[in-house]
Amino acid sequence: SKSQLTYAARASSHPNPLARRLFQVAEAKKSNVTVSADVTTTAELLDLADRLGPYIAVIKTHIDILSDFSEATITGLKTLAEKHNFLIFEDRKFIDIGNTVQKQYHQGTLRISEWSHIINCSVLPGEGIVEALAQTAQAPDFPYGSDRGLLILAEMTSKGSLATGAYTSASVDYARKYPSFVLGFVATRALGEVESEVAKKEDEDFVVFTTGVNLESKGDKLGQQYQTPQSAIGRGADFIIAGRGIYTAADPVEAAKKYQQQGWEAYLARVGG
Ligand code: 5BU
Repeated sequence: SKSQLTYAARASSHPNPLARRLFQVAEAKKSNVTVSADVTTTAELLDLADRLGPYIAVIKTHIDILSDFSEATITGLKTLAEKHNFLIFEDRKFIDIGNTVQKQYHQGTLRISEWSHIINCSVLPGEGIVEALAQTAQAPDFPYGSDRGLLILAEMTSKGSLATGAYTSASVDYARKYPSFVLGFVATRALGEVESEVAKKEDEDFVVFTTGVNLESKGDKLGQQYQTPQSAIGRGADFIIAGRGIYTAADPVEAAKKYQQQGWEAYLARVGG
């Protein structure tokens, strides 16, 4: 499968421009780390983004947990993304009918389409959610061109997750049906071999982001379940997502460097480097 190939090789062959950019960033910075910056003020978010920026490929936000979201949040994030060459992933998890998610994505208070390169959705509502988001992002008058992409939430890391079986299969079906907008999955493993109603294409290359990565802990008191960078990448993660493992560490910069190094070594081992 494509997970045996280097990021550089995948960057040059991938049909999706944003996926190419993602792999280029990983290669350039030698980092497959996404930091989940789950802090609750704009100042903390921008401070983390600036300090951790050199060591990460992507910053993942929950923009609706900020107590003071404003124009300054958007401007700051965009400026730091350019300064440090990272992409932004808003973990909003769209999950509604097409008509509603189009407005949540491209209109409204949070203006997600304006600043977030990567978004995600659950396929609980069915294929229409993917179709609707793709339609908005690929409309001729969409201002951000091909610089936007979707990850399908195919699995979750929380204890007793119901995102399994037929739900996960449907996630793969829809990724295969909308390859020009779907970059891949948020999942705990590679999904290329999952049973799907849509035939696998010879050259398909879905990007896998894995959350719940932590070097110090096995889980939290609310059902989060962790694995290490080595385990996640061994199972097929292309990008590892760590939140508290980094931002609550005594020294978040040192922690980010540690995840970067371990994530990169695990990747090199996988591609035989
Ligand atoms: P943590 O602090 O590393 O546990 O944060 C994990 C982040 O990933 C947090 O923002 C969650 O909302 C997010 N997450 C997750 O933990 N598990 C999932 O299955 C998905 C997202 Br999808």
